[in-house]
Amino acid sequence: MGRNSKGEWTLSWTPPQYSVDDDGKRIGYTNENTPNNWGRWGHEDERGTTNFITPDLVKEAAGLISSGKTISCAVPVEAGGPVHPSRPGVVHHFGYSGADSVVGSRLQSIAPGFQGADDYIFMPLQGSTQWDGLPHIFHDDVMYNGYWMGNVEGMGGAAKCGIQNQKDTLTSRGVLLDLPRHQGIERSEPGVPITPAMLDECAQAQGVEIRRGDILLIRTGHVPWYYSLADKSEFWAAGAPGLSDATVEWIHSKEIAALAVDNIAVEVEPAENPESQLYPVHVRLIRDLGLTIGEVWWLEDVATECIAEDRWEFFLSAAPMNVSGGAGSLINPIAVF
Ligand code: UVW
Repeated sequence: MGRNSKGEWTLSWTPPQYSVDDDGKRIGYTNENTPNNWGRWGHEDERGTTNFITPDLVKEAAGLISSGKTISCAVPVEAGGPVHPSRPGVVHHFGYSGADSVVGSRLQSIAPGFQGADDYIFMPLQGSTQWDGLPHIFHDDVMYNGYWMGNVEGMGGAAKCGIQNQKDTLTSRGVLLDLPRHQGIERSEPGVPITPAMLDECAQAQGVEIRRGDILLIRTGHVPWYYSLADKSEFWAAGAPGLSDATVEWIHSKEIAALAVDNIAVEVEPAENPESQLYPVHVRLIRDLGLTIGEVWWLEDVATECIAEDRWEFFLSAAPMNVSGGAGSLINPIAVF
């Protein structure tokens, strides 16, 4: 099986008409898309916009801590959560357990008298509150900074731009824009594109400024809606509120380090242009800008604290797991007030 010139599945196949150099880059390929950050942090950069986070900015963000109250922005990791339909859900099993210790199991022959529990999770790294890393999205067979998508392979994972490149970062000033609260509605409606004007108005009303190196959180109320529904098929059929294509320039001009939304795919679903490729905003944010994006975040509790304290900025620690060659990561982001 293969693909045709339009990228559609087909039984026939023609090998790509290009070569790849020793740096892992597609030779002769230039990214004509604007805006883009290719080369901005050097020919060999594998981190993208998290380069905006400097030690000085982290120290400054730590200055936002006053009460020390900590709030998780993660949904529960469990079967039945809002996992993108392209992925299987969470499977959580125990190897041995309290029940085995009561009844007695083969464990007792290996470890007589030992009592305890041990468990295993099988799940997509992007199957819960997550970062989409830079090797998650390609276009023209190329990922961020010109690296060939063949650098991401089955056994070795991402030889370029793997999520482990972000293991020491994604800790910065967090800023929450609470769109439904600002608009006086319960939640943003599926299919409604979030525009730069909506983000600017919300920031202005909240009295908060978005700065270089920030991790921007955008609340829509969409993931909470999932949990409120008895029939989850309604959720998947409805699409999602999310970023419009026009926000790409806005995000680029703000020089933010990363952004996360409490929806499934950050961008609006269905896409604004039905003729476009799938997930067009992913391509522009992840591949062109080198922006790490967060999905399925839980922003209800952090929003409640922001309202109570009447402040929309906080210290945010959201490092990914140190997964060698990972395309993304499960996370438990912590906002500190
Ligand atoms: C896909 O792009 C398929 O998934 P996600 O929404 O996790 O980026």
